[in-house]
Amino acid sequence: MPSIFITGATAGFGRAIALKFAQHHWSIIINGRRTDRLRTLEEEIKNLGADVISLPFDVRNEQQVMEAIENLPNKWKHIDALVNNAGLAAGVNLIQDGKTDDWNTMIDTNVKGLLYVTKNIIPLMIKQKSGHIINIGSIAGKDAYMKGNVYCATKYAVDALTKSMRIDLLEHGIKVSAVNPGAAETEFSLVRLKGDTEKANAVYKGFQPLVADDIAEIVYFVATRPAHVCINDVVVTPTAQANTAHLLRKAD
Ligand code: NDP
Ligand code: 8X3
Repeated sequence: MPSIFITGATAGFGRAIALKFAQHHWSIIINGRRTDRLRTLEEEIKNLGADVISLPFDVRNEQQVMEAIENLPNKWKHIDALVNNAGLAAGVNLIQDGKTDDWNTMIDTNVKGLLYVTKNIIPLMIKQKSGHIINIGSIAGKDAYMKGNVYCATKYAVDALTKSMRIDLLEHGIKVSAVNPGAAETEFSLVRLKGDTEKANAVYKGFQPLVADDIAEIVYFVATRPAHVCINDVVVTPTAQANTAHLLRKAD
């Protein structure tokens, strides 16, 4: 069975992606920092009849990333697909009001974390002469928006890295794709708004947002095209959202 490595699988898109591929009996490597959630997800995946291994690490910690991947049992070292999904927004502020802690968290997770994980998996894919890296970007990496500043910058970086990786890895037969969602109801806004449930719920008021399974279906489609087909870039929004600036909300 093919195998997939998913970062940030304890919630939202990552969790839905893990379950989607498990339904299709892929072998699943799941990552995240919350070990209790990894354990629960492991059980759910096993109940679907798929093999699973948990790698609890913080993508921001280069040493942890390196050791976790190096210490994978040999049978797990053949990785057909990597989904670089772990990520977050922290805060919603004008640039002049931004907090450097938030900036560091976003840059360290969304850009450097993605790089650390990818750097440690690429050698395995080069050795096997195949592989597929799927980066979760965002519409925030296609258009900047007010108070998006540093989050947008990290997702623009993901866009640039996706394009660069595809060029650099061409000779090794490794596919590189990006899936760029618009507004999706996950724990994203709760994290961004530092646990303020009321404000987080308001983000999705008056329109039907994407849900995690919408993204999981797309990632599954992207990952299962024939060997000669590489989907470069997918941008997907709720029907009520045209881009970062135009979201149609209906009053109650
Ligand atoms: P969630 O908050 O629901 O899930 C985020 C996941 O990332 C969690 O599993 C979390 O796990 C993990 N994560 C965060 N920081 C780290 C870290 N340092 N190390 C390891 N894992 C980490 O959000 P989403 O599912 O919505 O977000 C997933 C990706 O999709 C992100 O890259 C986000 O930027 C992107 N995105 C989200 C959109 C949305 O509207 N929801 C739209 C476009 C893109 P844990 O806390 O256990 O470590
Ligand atoms: C998350 C979508 O538009 O809130 O990446 O930035 S948005």
